[in-house]
Amino acid sequence: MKNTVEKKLKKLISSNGTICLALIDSENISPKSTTKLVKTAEHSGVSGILVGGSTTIDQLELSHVVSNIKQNVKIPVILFPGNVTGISPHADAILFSSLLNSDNPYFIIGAQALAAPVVKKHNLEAIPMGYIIVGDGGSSGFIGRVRGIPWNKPTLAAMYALAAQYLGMRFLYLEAGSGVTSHIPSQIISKVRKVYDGILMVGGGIRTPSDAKELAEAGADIIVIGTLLEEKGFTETLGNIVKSIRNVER
Ligand code: 1GP
Repeated sequence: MKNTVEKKLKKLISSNGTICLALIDSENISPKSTTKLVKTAEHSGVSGILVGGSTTIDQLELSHVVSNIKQNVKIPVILFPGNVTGISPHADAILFSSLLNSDNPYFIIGAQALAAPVVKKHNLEAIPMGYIIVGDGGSSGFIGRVRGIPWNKPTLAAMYALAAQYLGMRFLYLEAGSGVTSHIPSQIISKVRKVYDGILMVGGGIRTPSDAKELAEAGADIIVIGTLLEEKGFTETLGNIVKSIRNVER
């Protein structure tokens, strides 16, 4: 099986420290603005583009967006699906994830079983990832029927992270939810970092260079930025986020 994108991300992390990925929600953006946005994001120094969304249902639209992004950037384009409808043959890889703290087995293994043959058919690089939601998780928490990790219980997050490690998940994503007002507390990230030695992704509510730096110092390998990209004049902040996390002491 291919693991080109995974290798590339790991290499970047081992030479630069924490990296940043930009998240595009195909439902919230026109093809024209996607082109401009992804070029700007690449220019600002992000290491890859994630395409996903917890309510993405229009697979044709998603595929169109992915294909458009592929034509406009050199960095990897990686699917971050919330359901079986989040797959496109045009991407470089897919975060093949299991929503570990869902109460509904569909989001833990059901959707994955339905999607696996399609991933194989399109020869997409599958990156095994545990997905854990902290707090209510916004739309992801609601759609995914999640029992969120309480914000003040880092030990519970660490238990799930260790289980992900033992299940062989090479990536782990700690999610606060898109557009939430506060990012995951750094105490949770550092507690998880102590037990999980794969690639640790953190996203949801990260809007400033100082937020991103705090999470990188706590042990995040990848910072995901989504909602900020929908705001006017995000370029300078995004560039500063990328700089603030590079080579921080972890
Ligand atoms: C959502 O974690 C990502 O899945 C990004 O969150 O949109 O809040 O940046 P934001």
